[in-house]
Amino acid sequence: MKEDLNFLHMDLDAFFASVEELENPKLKGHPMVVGGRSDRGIITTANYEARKYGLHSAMPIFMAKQLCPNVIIVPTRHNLYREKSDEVFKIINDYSTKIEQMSIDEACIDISHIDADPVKLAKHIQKNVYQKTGLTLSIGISYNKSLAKLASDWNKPNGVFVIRKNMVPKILEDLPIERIAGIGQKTKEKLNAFGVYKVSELLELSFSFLKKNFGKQGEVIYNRIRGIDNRVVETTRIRKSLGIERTFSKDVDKASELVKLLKNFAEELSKDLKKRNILGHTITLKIKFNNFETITRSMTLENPTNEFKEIYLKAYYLLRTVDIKRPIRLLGLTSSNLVDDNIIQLSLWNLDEFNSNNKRK
Ligand code: TTP
Ligand code: MG
Repeated sequence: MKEDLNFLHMDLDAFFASVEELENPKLKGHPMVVGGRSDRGIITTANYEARKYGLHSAMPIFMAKQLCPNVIIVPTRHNLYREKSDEVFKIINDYSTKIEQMSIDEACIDISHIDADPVKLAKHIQKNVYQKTGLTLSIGISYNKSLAKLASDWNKPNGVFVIRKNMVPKILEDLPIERIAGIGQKTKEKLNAFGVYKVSELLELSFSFLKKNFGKQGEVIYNRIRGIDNRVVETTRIRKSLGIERTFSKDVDKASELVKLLKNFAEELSKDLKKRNILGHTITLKIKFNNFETITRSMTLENPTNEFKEIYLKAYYLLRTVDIKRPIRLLGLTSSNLVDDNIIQLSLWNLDEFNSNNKRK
C-alpha cells in the first residue's frame, strides 16, 4: 500500500554546538554550550554531552555552571552558523523544489514527487549532508506537516522516525500537550488549568469545548491530535537566478575560443536548470575585460526556457552586440526571472535511478 508519507521534516542536531565542534574538534566529547559571554547570558544550545547534565537552550549560564562545573562555554558566532546553514540548504535544494525553511536549522520538504522509500531517502539525505558538511541531522517522515515535525524530534540525534496513519492517535497519547504543534506556552497554561497535561487527556475534550474556549486554535488542536493537518509545504527559498561565472587563468583573446566557451556555459546552464526543474525568462551575459571594465547584456524571452539551443543562440546574439576590444578575463552566463517547471523528473543526485532502486512498499 502506498501511504501518503509525503512530508519530510529535517532538523540539524545541536546545530550551533556542532558547528563549533567542527571548527574546533578538541571540543568534541566535552560538555559544551554556545552562549552569552557573561554569567548573565543564556545558552543558545548545548551539545549532547552537556545535555546529560540537564543543560539546555535558554538556560542561564550561571545555572549551567552550577549543574556542570566543567562545562566549556563558547561565544555565539551567528555568521558562521548562517554560512553552514546555507551549505546544508544548498544540498537539500537538490531533492525537492518545495522546501519550507522553518528556522536556521530546520525545514519541511515536500517529497510527494519522489517515488522511493522515504526512509531510504532520509538516510540518503543524512549521509549526503554529513559527507559534505560534517553535520548530522534528524529526520521525521509522516503524512502531514505537524506529525513530520514531531517525528523529527523522536530519535535525536542522527535519527529517522516515521509516523504512519495507523499509529495515530495512539503514539501521541503519552506526550505532554506542549509537544503538539500549535500549543504554545499560553495555551498550555490554560489547558493545564483545566487539568489537561497529556495528549490522552486532551483527546477526551470535545470539539465544541475546545472551540468555545480556544476559538480557531481549539479547532486546530482538536484536529492535530487526530492526525488532521491539511497545510502544504510553503516554498520559502526561492532562487532568483542560476548562472555560471568564471575567471580564466589566462585571458581569452580569440573570438572562436570565446564562442566555444559560451557554448559550454550554455550547455552547463541548461543542464543545471533542467536538474532543478526551472526555466528562466531572462538570459544575461557578463564580460570582464583585462582592464577590469565590465559589461552585461540581457535579453528577456517571451517564453521561459531551459533548452540548451535556445540559451546558446540568445547568448551568442548578446555576445555579438559587444565590442570585443580587449582580451577577456571573465565570462558569465546567467538565467534569471525563474519559474518552476512543475514537472519534476530529475534531480542532481539522479532521482530516476534512486526511485527505481528504492521503490516505496
Ligand atoms: P534547535 O533545533 O531547537 O536545537 P539544536 O539544533 O541545538 O538541538 P537539537 O538537536 O535538539 O535540534 O535550534 C537550532 C539552533 O537555534 C540552536 O543550535 C541554537 C539556536 N537556538 C537559540 O539560539 N535559542 C533557543 O532558545 C533555541 C531553542 C535555539
Ligand atoms: Mg536542531
